[in-house]
Amino acid sequence: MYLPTKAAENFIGPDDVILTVEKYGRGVIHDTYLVKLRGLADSFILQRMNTYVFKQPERIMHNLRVVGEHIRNLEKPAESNAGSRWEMLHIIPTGEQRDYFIDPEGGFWRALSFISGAYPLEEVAGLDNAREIGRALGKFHHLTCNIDPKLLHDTLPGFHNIEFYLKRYDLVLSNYASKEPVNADLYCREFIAGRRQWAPVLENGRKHGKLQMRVIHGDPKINNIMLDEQTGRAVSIIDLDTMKPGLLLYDIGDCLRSCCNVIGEDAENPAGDLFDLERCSSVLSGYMTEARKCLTGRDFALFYDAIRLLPFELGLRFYTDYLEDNIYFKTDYPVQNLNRAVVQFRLVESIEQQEDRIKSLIEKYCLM
Ligand code: GN1
Ligand code: MG
Repeated sequence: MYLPTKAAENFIGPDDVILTVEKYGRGVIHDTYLVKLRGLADSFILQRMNTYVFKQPERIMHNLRVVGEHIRNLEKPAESNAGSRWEMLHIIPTGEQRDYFIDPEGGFWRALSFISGAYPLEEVAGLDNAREIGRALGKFHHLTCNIDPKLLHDTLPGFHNIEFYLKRYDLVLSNYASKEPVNADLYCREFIAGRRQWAPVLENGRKHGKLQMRVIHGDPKINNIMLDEQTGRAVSIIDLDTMKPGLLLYDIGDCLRSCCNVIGEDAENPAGDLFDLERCSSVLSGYMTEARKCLTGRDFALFYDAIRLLPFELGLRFYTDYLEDNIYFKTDYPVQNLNRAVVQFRLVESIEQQEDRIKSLIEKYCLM
């Protein structure tokens, strides 16, 4: 395998000296290293990208470039808000000003800026965290909302498209004969059957021109939010590999299903109210301070549906993957994806039970 220390040399200037190149973080997709340089030069993140998962990594780099340039052009120092730190991940180019480097063995390497003095949020410790999560997503939407989404590649076709996931589920289920269904199976199948007519609600909104395609993050879950070590405020939203054209409501629903689930994705015996309304309110208040202007009345009309849909979608994806013997989501034990599906469906139930209160909250923010 090509050595990361050699790959790192492609991304430094003529006067830079590399001090160390060390494995970094807990990511399971790419091979990630932190490269430290001597002197005042900034450290940076070096990654050998996983080209099995992302077949066309150059498309991801294109999207990063387009969004990065757009945001750089927005940033006018005089207007920048001192005291509220915000950093967008950006590409560090090679010496030849290319966005990536391909080694002689075909390894695809890229370098990204390193966000220092900050840490990824692992769990929601209080409502301040929830507000910062919302603020980070709002900031991202605010900064990207005027980019023509057609300028971006669709790096993962079908991602967040419920019709695509339902088709896949039907196909997998029709080929599935090996195991005797257990109770949890029957629960999942009934759950899906009872909501599949409603589920294309956002896709229909998009097809009928009610919802506009925008640039989305694609994966705005808790641990993709970075908080400042000193202030606890959100400073960045990372993991931009799923950034692509989509609906803002996908991101909002996904962020809330990650943040407001009080027992986490991997709990084994989900019981009680899983969806926390106070967290939801805090996420939305943070989000709206940054991105209220990106939303239209039509988004608000489908807002509750998005909150209900995204956990349904993820449950459907987990359950389908369980039926397919766990080829997509990594597992530690055989029925983990079945358990994960049940957690998401219980979360949907909790949302449905609190429908009126969630809708009142949405109304409040709609009038802001
Ligand atoms: C996957 O790979 P990771 O952990 O960043 C998935 C998300 C799910 C999430 C659930 C590209 O994210 O859509 O919400 O798992 N990402 C992709 O844990 O499928
Ligand atoms: Mg991700």
